[in-house]
Amino acid sequence: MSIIKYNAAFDLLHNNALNLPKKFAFIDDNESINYFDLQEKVKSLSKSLLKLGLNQGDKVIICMHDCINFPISFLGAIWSGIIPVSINTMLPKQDLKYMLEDSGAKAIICSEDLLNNFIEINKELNKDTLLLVNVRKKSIENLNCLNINNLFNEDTKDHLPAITLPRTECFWLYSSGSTGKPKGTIHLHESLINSAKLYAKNILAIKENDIFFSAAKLFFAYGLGNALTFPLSIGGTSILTEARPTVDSVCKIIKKNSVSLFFGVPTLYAAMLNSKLIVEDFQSLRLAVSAGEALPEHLCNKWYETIGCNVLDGIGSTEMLHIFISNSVKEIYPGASGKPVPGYEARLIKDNKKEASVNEIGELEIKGPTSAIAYWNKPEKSKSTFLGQWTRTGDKYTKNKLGVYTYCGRADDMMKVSGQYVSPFEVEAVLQSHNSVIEVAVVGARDKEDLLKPKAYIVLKEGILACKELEQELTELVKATLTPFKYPRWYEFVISLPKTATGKIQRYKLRNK
Ligand code: 3UK
Repeated sequence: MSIIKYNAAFDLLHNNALNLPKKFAFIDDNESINYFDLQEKVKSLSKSLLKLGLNQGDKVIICMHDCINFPISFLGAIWSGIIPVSINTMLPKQDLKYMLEDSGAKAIICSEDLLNNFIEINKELNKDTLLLVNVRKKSIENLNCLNINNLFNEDTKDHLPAITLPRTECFWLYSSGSTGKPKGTIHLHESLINSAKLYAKNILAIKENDIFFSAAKLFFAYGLGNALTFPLSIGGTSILTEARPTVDSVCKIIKKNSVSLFFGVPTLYAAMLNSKLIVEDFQSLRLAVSAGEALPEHLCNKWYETIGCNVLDGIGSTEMLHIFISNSVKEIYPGASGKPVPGYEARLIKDNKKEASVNEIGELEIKGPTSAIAYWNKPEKSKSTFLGQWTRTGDKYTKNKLGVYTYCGRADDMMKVSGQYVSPFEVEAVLQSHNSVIEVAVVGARDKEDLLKPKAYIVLKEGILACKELEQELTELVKATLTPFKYPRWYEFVISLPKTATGKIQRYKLRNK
């Protein structure tokens, strides 16, 4: 049997550099880059990483705002068989520190404003992890790090991609759970290419002339597919921005760049539809995608009525890399996730391990060629999530007689807020640390758009009075300790929390209030 060499970075770059050398691959806030130059810079950085002492199989953390140097770093590592570990730029320092230790990364590539965090972490851990910084303005002389922009001058002519196979480990993403630390999710070379083939080509019918813009950043699995893998898989153009995805920034980008494919999360669609949109700004748009949490039916319908193009809701996960059940232009079921994307199989498993029948609730498991193979260094969690060919999603779903899947909530305690995981326990732990608080329970409650947001039920110490100032203080505490969007949107001060005879908080009673 012959071994077929297969490198995802080569696969995404080579043909485009050859056939569309002058075409723009990426446009960011400051510059643009064509496919020829993109491949040159990827190869140059790839060679530099090897020269700096990194080897095939080593990990490199990428903690960077969306800009052209992100894909260059991500693909540059993969070209050399180095494993990029993209991490959330908004994480508090203790999480960054955990990820650095857990991954054992040999180097960190980061944005300039995130550098200080990593310098401090290096000191605290007594490490000298190599720091490569995307220097823009400030001078970093005297600091113990290199400017990544000085690593693009290598002779790249003979720099071939590392010899890797379709199922060689390729990159990691971190996924969070209700308890415990974030889990390094290990993905293979073929998963990148398969997600583009199965979902983007078949469901979105992506074409070379598409202009992609993702409100979800590149460090999310969702953003990585939308703004990197998918556009490169067909020689399209991707718009990157460091700006926070607000209604204003997103609308401006769509208009300015004639975006044809837009990827957002339900909270953003709700905010857009609640503001005065100028419909003409969206003329170039042919399709919108929503994921991260369920898109309520009214938002799906209102988007179509207002903008005149469809928004396709689909469910994806970090473990499955991208979307595996989706609506499609030919079959839209507002309020539902749709049907399995061809190439994926889905099943719903009941508590008794049997498959659910029509309209019965079961826990969703997925089989398909984009699944991660394991969590790094978490054998128990890996065993309970990756069941041979099937991957557990932790979601409850029903399937109707047409084969359409409808989301019924998480099977664990996690919440999806603005498309991102929030563990009620981590928010509770922060609130609990406030000296006015005796007990607290955090659950998901619905806002006026029918989207889930954290709500805190709090028992105060005797003599402490509930007031707006206290709520503000608690909010500030959560924002300062965790990723800011996790703060409770509502507080309810109660005498006691509902509990079982054994003292466990009965969250379901609070959820249904
Ligand atoms: C939930 C949804 C209902 C669901 C993601 C698109 O969200 C992504 O990945 P995460 O690992 O979270 C996965 C979990 O989020 N979810 C996502 N989309 C939907 N629930 N309807 C939806 N449309 O609980 C799932 O298990 O953060 C989304 C592409 C790639 C992704 N990684």
